Amino acid sequence: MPARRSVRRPEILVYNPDEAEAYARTIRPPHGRSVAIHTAATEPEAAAIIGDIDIVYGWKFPAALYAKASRLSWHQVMGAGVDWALVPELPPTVVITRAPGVFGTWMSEYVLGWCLWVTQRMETYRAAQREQRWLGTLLPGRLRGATLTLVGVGDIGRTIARAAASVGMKVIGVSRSGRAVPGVSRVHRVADLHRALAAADFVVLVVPLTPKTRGLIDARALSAMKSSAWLLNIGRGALVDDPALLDALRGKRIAGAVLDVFPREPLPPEHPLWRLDNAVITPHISGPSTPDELAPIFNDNLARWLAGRPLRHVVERRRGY
Ligand code: OXD
Repeated sequence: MPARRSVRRPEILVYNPDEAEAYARTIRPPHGRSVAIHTAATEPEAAAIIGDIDIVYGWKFPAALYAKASRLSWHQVMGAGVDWALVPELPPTVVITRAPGVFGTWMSEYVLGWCLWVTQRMETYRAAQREQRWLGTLLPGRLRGATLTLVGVGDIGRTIARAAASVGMKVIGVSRSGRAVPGVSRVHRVADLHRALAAADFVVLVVPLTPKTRGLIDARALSAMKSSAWLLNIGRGALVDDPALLDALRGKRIAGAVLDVFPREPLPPEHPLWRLDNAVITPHISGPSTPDELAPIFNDNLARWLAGRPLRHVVERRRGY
């Protein structure tokens, strides 16, 4: 009897500290194809198996493990940003893919919610309520007619632009190319960043973290903003020069900042930002990843990978996104 040739099944590692099992349950290889699915929540768990793995589907995969990942050919990133995956340890043969189209709607609600928190003076009315005080002399502000400057007009920025325009805000953008974007009244090049900041009532940072954008919002950029303007950072903490932001907030040189991301997360308890009245701190929740929303992107690329076809949403390493 001829010996049966055993065909090795592709091995997938789902790496996520909290929800690896939930992501694993959404994996659907195409009909007739079989894959082996492993899960890991910690570096030691992943280290035990990474040598056999062809595909990582992961969030903040430990860079130190790439050295042992000799079979790895594709890493699908969970999450909006890919900066943590583009480390020097990443072998040049590994393709990284992003998950566009998922986070913009979450982040639009976050941005509009906090812009409304400002203009509707929610905190002030609630404080008056606690004192049984009828604050009828104070009117809310309006988002209609206010200017929102989006630093970054990729797929998330564009979704935010549509949401902001739907409530009558004027949207200005800043991008590398300065190319026109639908729904954005004017897109400035990065060289004109300060002009775009000066026009804003709200500045939203939604640009990827790359060597070119690190520290983009420095003391000069902050001083270009109106003293009545708010900064919302939903990109990466390191886009902003931390000491310069603290100075600007303490000196009331800007009205305030809504910050969802920080150079170090969790924000350490001793960090002075916690205690500033004009800083709102949220714990990196503006654009959550959920297994069900990422599944169509992963499964579509899995079918492509198994068929030897080009993957979608491939990150350009040189650009950093
Ligand atoms: C991220 C995310 O990439 O929260 O930071 O998705």
